Amino acid sequence: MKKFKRYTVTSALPYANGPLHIGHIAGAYLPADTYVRYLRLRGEDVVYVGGSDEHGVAITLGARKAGVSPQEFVDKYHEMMKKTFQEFGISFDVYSRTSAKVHYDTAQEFFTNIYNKGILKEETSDQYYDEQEGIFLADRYIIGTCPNCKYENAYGDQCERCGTSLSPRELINPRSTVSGQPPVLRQTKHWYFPLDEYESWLREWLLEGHKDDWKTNVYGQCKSWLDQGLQPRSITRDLDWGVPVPLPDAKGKVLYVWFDAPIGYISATKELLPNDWEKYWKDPDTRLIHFIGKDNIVFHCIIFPAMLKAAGDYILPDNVPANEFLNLEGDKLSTSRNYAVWLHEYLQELPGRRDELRYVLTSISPETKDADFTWKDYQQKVNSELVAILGNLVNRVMVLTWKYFDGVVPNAPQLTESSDARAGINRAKEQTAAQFNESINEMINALDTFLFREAQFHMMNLARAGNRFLADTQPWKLAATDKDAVASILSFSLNLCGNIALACEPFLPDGAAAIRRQLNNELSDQRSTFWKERRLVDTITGGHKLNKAELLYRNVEDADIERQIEKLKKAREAKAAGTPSDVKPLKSQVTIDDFAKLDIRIGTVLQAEKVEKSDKLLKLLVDTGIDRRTILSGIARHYKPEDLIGKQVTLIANLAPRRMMGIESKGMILMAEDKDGKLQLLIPSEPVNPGSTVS
Ligand code: B3M
Ligand code: ZN
Repeated sequence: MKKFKRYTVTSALPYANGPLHIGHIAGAYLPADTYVRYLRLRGEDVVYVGGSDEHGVAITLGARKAGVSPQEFVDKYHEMMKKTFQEFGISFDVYSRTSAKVHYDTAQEFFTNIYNKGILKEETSDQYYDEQEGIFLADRYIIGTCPNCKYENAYGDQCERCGTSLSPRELINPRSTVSGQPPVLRQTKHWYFPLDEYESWLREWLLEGHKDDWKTNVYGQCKSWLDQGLQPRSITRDLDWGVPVPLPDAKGKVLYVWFDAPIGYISATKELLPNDWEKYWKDPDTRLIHFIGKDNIVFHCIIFPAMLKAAGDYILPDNVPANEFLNLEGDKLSTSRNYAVWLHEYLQELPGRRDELRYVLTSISPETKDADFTWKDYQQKVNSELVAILGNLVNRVMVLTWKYFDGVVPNAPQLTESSDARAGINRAKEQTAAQFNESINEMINALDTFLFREAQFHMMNLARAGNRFLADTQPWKLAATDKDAVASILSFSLNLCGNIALACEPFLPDGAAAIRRQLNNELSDQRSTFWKERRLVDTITGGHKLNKAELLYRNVEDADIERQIEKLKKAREAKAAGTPSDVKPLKSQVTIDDFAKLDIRIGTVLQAEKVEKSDKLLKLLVDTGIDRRTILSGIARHYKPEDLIGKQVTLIANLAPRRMMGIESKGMILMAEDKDGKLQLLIPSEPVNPGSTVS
C-alpha cells in the first residue's frame, strides 16, 4: 500500500435540523473518531474535519414548521450538535458550519472556478412555481397523488408509501405545501454539472482503481450507479436560503445543497488552517477518507470526486468506508417520530458512561449489514464484557499489588525454575506475551482496514488473555510461600494492563485514561512504539508507586435500562395514538407588549358558505361586536358551513386584510389540530358577549 504523509479524515456533515442520536454516531462519527485517535497515537499528521450542513430543504422545511427563520433554526441545532459531539468526545479538529463566511467564499470560488473553465451547462426548463407565495417549489415542497400507488400525499421526489422515486411532474393533482394551491409551470434557468462526461473517468478511477480496497457495499452501489449511466445534474436552485450563485444573472438562485455541502469539508479545513489547508487537499501524499452513512454514498464516491476532478489539483478520496443503518429495538430510528436514543439525553441520564456507549455501538457497528441496538444487549455487553473482563482484570491486578506490595510495582528478577509452579509461571508469561503480540497485530490490521468491530474484539482479547494468565498462575496461592513468584506475576500483569491502556485508547478513551491514572503513568513515551511496532512494550518499572485502585466500569442496573425501554415504549404509543410527536418547538420569546398588539376577541358566525373552486376555504360573516366582516378560514375539510352558523369563535381582529381566491379576508379564526389532524375551533367554555376581548 502507498505510504501517505498525512491524513484528511471527514465525517458527514449532519443537517442542523434536530439533535443527534445513536444512529448518527454509529454511522459516521464513532468509526471516524476511533480511526483518527488511532492515527494520532501512531504519530500521524491528521486533520479530522466536521461541521453542520445548514442548507437545503431539510432546513427550510424544518424552520417553516418551527415557525422561525432558517438562520435561527440552524443556529439552535448547530450549537446543540457541536456541544453534544464535544461532550461525547468526538475529537474533531474543527467543527464548522456551512453558513459560515469562509464556506460561502469557498463554495462560490469552487463554482466560479469550474464555471470559468467552461465546464457547466446552462439550461432553461419549466418548474413548478407557487403563484400565491411567489416562489419556485423544491421537490419536497410539492405533494400530490402517487401515480404508482395512488397515495395522496406523495412528495415531489418520492412516495413515502410505496417508495417509488418520483419527479414533481409525475404527481397527479400536485399542490404546494406552502400555500396549499396547485402550482403552475414557469421557466427558470439553472446550471448543470455534466456528470455524464466523467463517466469513463469514474469507471477507471473507481471501478478499476478501488476494486480491492473499498468495502463491497460501497463498491457495489457505485457500480450499479455507473452501470445505469450518469446524467447531468442541476447544481443550482431557486431559493432564498443557501450560498448565492456567484453570477450576475443568477438573482434569487443558490447552490444546490449537495453541491455546497461536501465543499464544506474544504471550508472547515480552511477555517482551521487558513495558511496551511492546501496540503491537506491538494498534496497527492495526503490520504483523504470520508466516513458516511450508506445513504450518502453516491455523493461522496461519484459526484464529489467528479467535482474535485473538474476543479483540478485536488486529491480524491482514497477510501469511503460507509456504514449501513442502525435500528433500535427492532424498529427504524426516526427523528420525526421521536423514536431514538438521543445522545444529549444519554449523556444526561447515564452520566459518566461515554465509553460504554462507544463500546456497544462499536461492537454492533453496522459495517456490512444493518444492526440493531437494544438496551438489554447494552446492559449485557457492559456488564459481562467491560465490567467483567476489562474492568475486572485491571482491578484484580491493582488490588493484589496493593495487598502484597503496598501499591509499589515490585522488582521482578528472572524467575529461576526451582519449582513446578515457577516453571508454569514462566511458560504462562511466554504464552501470554505471544497472544498479546498476535492480538495487537490483528487489532491494528483491522483498524487499517476500517473493521472496527473486529479491531475492538481483538483489543478485548488482550484483557481475556490477561485474565487467563491470572487464573493460570494464581498469585494469591503463592503469597505465603514464594513472594518472588508473586512479584513476577504481578509486575508482568501490571505491564499487561499498561499495554491494554495503550490498546484501548482509540475505542475507550475514558477507560484508557483511568488505567493510566491508576498506574500513575501517562505512557506517552510508549505510545508510538506500541502502535508502530505492533507489539507488547514495557510500560512499568520496579519501585514505581501506583495510585489507588478505582473501578473502571460499573454494572448497568436493571432500573437504568428499564427507564430507557419505558421511554421508547411511550414514543411508540404516542405514535400509535396519533399524538403529534413532532410537537412544534417553542417560538422565540415575546414581550407582553408584543402580545398586547394583537386584538384577539370572540365573535359569532352569522353566515357561512363554501368558496368556489377551493376545497379548503369557507367564507364566514362574523359579528365581532364592533362590526360584521368577512373572514376566510381554511376549515372547509373539517366543518360543514351549516354547522358553524351561530357558533362563537376566537379571532384575530386586527390582522392586515389579505386577498385569497378574489375575496378579501379581514381577520383570522383561531384553531388547533386534534389527534386525527382535524381542526377544532377555539370556543369559550360558556357563551360570552360578542366582542369580548381575549387577554
Ligand atoms: N447532510 C446528509 C445527511 O445527513 C448530509 C450529509 C452531507 S455530507 C457533505 O444524511
Ligand atoms: Zn406510491
